Amino acid sequence: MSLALFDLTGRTALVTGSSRGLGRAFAEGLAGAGARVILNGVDPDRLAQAAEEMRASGFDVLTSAFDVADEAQVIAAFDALDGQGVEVDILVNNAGIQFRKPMLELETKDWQRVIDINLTAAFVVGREAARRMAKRGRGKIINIGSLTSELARATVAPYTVAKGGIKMLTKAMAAEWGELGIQANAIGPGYMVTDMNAPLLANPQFDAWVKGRTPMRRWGLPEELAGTAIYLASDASNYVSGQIIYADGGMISVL
Ligand code: GCO
Repeated sequence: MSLALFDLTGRTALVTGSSRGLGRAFAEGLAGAGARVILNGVDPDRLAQAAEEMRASGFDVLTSAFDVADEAQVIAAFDALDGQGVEVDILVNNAGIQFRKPMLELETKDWQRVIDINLTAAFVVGREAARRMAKRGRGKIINIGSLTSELARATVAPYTVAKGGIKMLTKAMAAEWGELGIQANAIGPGYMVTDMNAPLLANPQFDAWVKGRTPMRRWGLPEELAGTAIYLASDASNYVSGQIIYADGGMISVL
């Protein structure tokens, strides 16, 4: 009985920003638990490559190329899924960018671009998914936060503000959509080995800081987030909403 709670067979998951990085790891994890996954990104060729690789692993994969920061493209993508009879049961709002620059040097356009992609897009994609989940009386939304949902680090202000907003957007979704049968939660990854963090991994001082600041004394691997995603996407979390779960090697819990 208990393992069946984590079975995603018959469910469809849309994972934004999933042709690589954490999004790809989420997609593979959910597919491994039985879900059909819809990969999303802005580059159709990269999406097709990722889909081919996942299908070669025996996974049931669709693709939907759209820019999460372009509301018209988001609405058109959901309308297209409606037309194909594809119902999104699980949404992982993963797409995001990083932009590292001290605020005194930061241009407003660069601030706005990070907020648009990392926060506002999660609202827009979430709203489109929830409008359809509400009609079915059930749905799972998993927003991807960050250690910077709680703590600030110098030179990543727009990312920090966006990820802090993700934490509160998750609670707002829980507040409004609980009665519709939708659970909204978030995952807060720690310092993970990703392309986005390549400059940090290549910096010996930063690498030493992460390892010293993390109780597990290492960076996390994207696939180590899959279990938390499966839990929040499954019936195992049907009475959990508004929460953010940190998969960070213990970093957020210690001085
Ligand atoms: C940075 C990193 C972080 C991590 C992650 C930590 O520049 O500090 O990019 O933002 O990626 O968000 O949880």
